[in-house]
Amino acid sequence: MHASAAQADHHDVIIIGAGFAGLYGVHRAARAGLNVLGLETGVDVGGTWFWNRYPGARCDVESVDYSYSFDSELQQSWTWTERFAAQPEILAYINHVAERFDLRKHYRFEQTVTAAHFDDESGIWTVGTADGSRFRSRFVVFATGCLSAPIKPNIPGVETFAGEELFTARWPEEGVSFAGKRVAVIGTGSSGIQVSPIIAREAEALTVLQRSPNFSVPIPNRPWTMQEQEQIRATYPARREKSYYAPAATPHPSLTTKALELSAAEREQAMEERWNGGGVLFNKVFPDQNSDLAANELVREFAVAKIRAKIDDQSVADDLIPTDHPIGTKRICTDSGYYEMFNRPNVRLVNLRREPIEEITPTGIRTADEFVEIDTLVYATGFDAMTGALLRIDITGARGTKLADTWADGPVTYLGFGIHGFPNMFSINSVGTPSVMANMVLHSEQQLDWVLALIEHCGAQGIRQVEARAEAASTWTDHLMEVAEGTLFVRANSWYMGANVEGKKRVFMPYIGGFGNYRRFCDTERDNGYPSFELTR
Ligand code: N01
Repeated sequence: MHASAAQADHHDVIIIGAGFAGLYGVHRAARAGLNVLGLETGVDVGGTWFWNRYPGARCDVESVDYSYSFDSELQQSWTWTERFAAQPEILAYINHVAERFDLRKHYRFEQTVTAAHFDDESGIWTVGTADGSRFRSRFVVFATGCLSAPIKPNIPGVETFAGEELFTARWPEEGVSFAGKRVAVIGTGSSGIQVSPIIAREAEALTVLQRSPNFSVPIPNRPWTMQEQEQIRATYPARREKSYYAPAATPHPSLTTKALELSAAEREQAMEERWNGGGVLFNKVFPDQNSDLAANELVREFAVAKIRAKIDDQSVADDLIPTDHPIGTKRICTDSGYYEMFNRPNVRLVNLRREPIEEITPTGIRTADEFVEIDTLVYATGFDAMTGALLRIDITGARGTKLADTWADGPVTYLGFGIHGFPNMFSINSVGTPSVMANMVLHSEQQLDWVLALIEHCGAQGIRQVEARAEAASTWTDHLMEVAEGTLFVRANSWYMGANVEGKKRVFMPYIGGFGNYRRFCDTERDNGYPSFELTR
């Protein structure tokens, strides 16, 4: 390589991803005076909210919380129109942030990272992308997302379908018309549950193919009033202070009294209030609902009654109500008219547990009992969560260590950031962090602040290499599992457990001990001078 090209190609830090995390990381690194390069697969910024632009996509965390807190002028100047923002508004916000802080200039878009290799001698990472480009840096940060590696199911005949094929996680920017179409949706997680009611309004016929039912709570969305907007602006700093060390990085705590310590009337009232607050709040009515089966059962019964009341045909309700997991141990979905949709004459539920899909043909889907002829097939079939985005990249660390081998028996990280054998590499919102159980925007800020502080520390102290210690990573991973085993979460075949991916090791991947507690661990590690990392001068 040409000397000047090699020079131009070298950076202090490469950050992969232009979602909430990557963008903030690039901003934070540039602000610290580092030569930072951002790499992103998409043609523009947005991450999750760039790709998942299916109709009905909406966040289940309140807009005023699901937004950056790092800049008070940004916080004060942006107006969220709705209580729960829809995808276009969130993407508009991310674009606004990119423009306001001039972040695009640090990025190369349409660069899918396929490999990252560490050179033991120089201590430098070389990051390769699908078009053959190579970029070098001392530090590499993977802000590649927890739910960003979509799965296309391996159904016989899946490649033969001749009609229109859509993925909620790769929805076309120009939108789709369903008018006069016979549509099938495979998948009834958060994405399938959000998109289906919108399709149902327009399509001639909609068939929802459900393998596992999920619990869903209606989203109590509405526009913010002017008065509320003013009030939020006036109290924003306090709202954030409440969130920074809160269990889910939002200002809404769980109630403090255990379910069975309340009277039946008090319980009912608490559940009613939280049901009316949406799925995220309903998942934390009582402090023990995710750890005590009896408490969980009370919450489950309440939800079942609510769901049954929405559905005309109780045999359809029987199919729509989960019986295979305690409520909340799979992510509770958030919908706008999902259950009511099954009362429409043009919508039908197919229970794949009774009649599994046998094949996809050019014109439709054959199950054990019938052939469903369709024009459009929508896959809402989920993601290889948390580890998928990293493991789809050929990551080779020190001493030729492959990440795929290191994690063959399950992912091991120290606080999510550090992986033994992978110096100067950080994973963000990774396995071992609360991430998917918390408000991702504040979580991302915490993650990047922590990593950039460590990178700055290395610069200031002349440290050339930083690597998580093996014993610290294994202790953290044991702690992670121990906390999870004290809850009901380990009883569900969820994507949290890696159960939706064939052959994936079953371990509970997020840290379930709460964002505040996690943050305290991170603070302590930083304040003590990073004792769980080997720092080489
Ligand atoms: O994915 P999922 P998602 N044949 O994995 C089914 C976040 N999110 O994209 O459970 C038939 O939940 C699969 O069935 P089963 C949120 O954290 C948030 O919906 O494996 N079906 C399941 O029903 C969420 O939890 C928001 O039996 C097949 C579905 O596909 C996470 O993203 C909105 C199949 C996948 O559901 C993931 O949600 C959207 C097959 N071969 C997403 N393979 C909000 O903020 C898979 N399925 C509101």
